[in-house]
Amino acid sequence: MARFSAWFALLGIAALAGCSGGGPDADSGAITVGFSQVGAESEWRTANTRSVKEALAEPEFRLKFSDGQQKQENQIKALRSFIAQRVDVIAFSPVVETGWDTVLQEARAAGIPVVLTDRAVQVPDPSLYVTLIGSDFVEEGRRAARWLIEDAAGRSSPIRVVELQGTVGSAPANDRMQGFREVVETDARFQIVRSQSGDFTRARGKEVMEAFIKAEGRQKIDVLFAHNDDMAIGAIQAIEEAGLKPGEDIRIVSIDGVRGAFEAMKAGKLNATVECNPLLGPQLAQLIRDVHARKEVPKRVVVEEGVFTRDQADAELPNRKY
Ligand code: GYE
Repeated sequence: MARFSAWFALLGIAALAGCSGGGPDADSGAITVGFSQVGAESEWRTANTRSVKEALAEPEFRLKFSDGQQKQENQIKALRSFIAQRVDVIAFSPVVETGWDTVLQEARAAGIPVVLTDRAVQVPDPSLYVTLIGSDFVEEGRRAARWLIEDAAGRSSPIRVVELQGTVGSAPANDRMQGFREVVETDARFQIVRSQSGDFTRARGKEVMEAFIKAEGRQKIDVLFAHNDDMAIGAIQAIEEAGLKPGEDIRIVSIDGVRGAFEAMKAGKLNATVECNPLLGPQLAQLIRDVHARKEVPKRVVVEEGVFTRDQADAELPNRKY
């Protein structure tokens, strides 16, 4: 609450200085939104972009969309350009957690409120953004580990796990690693033998899995935990090319719950996916409306999600919206 008021007090000062938002489109009454997206690295991201664009296509908004191609420098440039254009609200999904302090201070100095979507930032002063809407990635990591422990009921031998991490320094990679370890470390059978980033893409997921298989040589890999479905789908190819059966020889759990994961589960090649809902557009639009109207909003909005397994894939596939 204190933080919230501090932010609006500063906004007031900026407005008095004559540099509040509401630039070129102020007359039309539309809310000009500058949205900086991470990139187009995964099925999740494509669904997220579609959802945001659809929700902000309403006549009450004017959307300026920028694709950061998974590079922080591109996103910082986009944010600066939104500030220069004096948009009303900035919304963005930060590719990594750190390094945003300066540009967020610039947004504040210009009196432009910032809404984070999907991924979090680490800033010394959290009042530099108004709110964050997104999933609980730590919980997703825990869910993946809990599923593995259940799946391994009755096994006594050591279970050798390899992990494909998301983008280095990103909130979902940091948090999923943390949540996964928190739970898996309670069960002494599990050993994480290799862990490396596949940057959330299929191509990198395949390459890194190939490297894991090569490096492990004759040692059996029992489980793959991938921070997203796309990397798991890439890894499935690598596993098949190595003459092994994904889903059988190597049990696989990943995160997102995109259509490709349900298809892989239907084919028996993926064992489980932890849901991470990308359809944030409508809730984001509402937050933007409220923030623009200077209404009080919660600092954190968490999205509800579940876990799906191979035996549910057939029935669930027609209901999937992404
Ligand atoms: O899991 C992954 C995407 O930030 C939650 O980014 C998002 C993650 C998602 O590339 O597929």
